[in-house]
Amino acid sequence: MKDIMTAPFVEEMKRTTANMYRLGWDERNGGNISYMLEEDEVAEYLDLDNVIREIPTGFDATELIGKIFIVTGTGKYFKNVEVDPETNLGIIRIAKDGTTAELLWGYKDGGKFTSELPAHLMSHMARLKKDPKNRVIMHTHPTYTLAMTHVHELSDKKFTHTIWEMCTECIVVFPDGIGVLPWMVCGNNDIGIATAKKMEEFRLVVWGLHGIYGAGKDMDETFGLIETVEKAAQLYMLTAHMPHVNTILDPELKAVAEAFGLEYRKDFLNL
Ligand code: 2HA
Ligand code: ZN
Repeated sequence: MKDIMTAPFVEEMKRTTANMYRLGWDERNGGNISYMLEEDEVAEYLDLDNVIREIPTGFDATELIGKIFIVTGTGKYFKNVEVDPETNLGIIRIAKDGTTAELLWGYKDGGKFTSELPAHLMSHMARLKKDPKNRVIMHTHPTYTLAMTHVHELSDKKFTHTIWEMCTECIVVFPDGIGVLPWMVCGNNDIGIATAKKMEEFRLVVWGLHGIYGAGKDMDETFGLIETVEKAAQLYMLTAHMPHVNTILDPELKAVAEAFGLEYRKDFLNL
């Protein structure tokens, strides 16, 4: 059996959480990531018959029975994952009842998965229906995106439109747009259901006055979606109070999307 500390998926979790912490997006225990793994790749590092603990999830994830995820721990700090992955991360498998997580590795101090597991697993279910290659759900608190939710109307169309206007590449990176939820209590099934509903349409979901969710086939794609929104939100916050002398007009956004041959949310433009 190979040493799990050398597994590429543990390395990726370490690198990504450290990077996000350094960007200032994941203060204290802010943020969480879940990454669906292939059984074969995990079997190189762990005995899949050895369940360390069983942890109830509090909701039904029947569609994910047998699926394995590496997930950040509840109350754990992104800044600490790099130095102690075995305490701050865990590898879980959804048990046959669909409502229990079997711990295969990690949460060494007796901990458990992120409080946002409902939003994560429900989002995985929603995205897998749209794209069977989806593997990553990422939640974080990027500063400018969060700032923008304080001053900008929280509608899918208007929020997406403003972000698309900020830099030319936005419509290319997320032609499907951004779903936006109002402020809600976090860490429960209700926000999980609301997030997953948006994930049926969008790979990006903003939580008003809280943060953002991203979904993608790998860590780079998912992180890239979120950092592109954050860059645009930064430009918005740097310029919102100034006269806008130049903007990308809707016919120009359409032209970019068409130049790249993209299926985009035409209903989010005013043409
Ligand atoms: O896990 O970010 O939304 C900490 C959070 C909760
Ligand atoms: Zn959060």
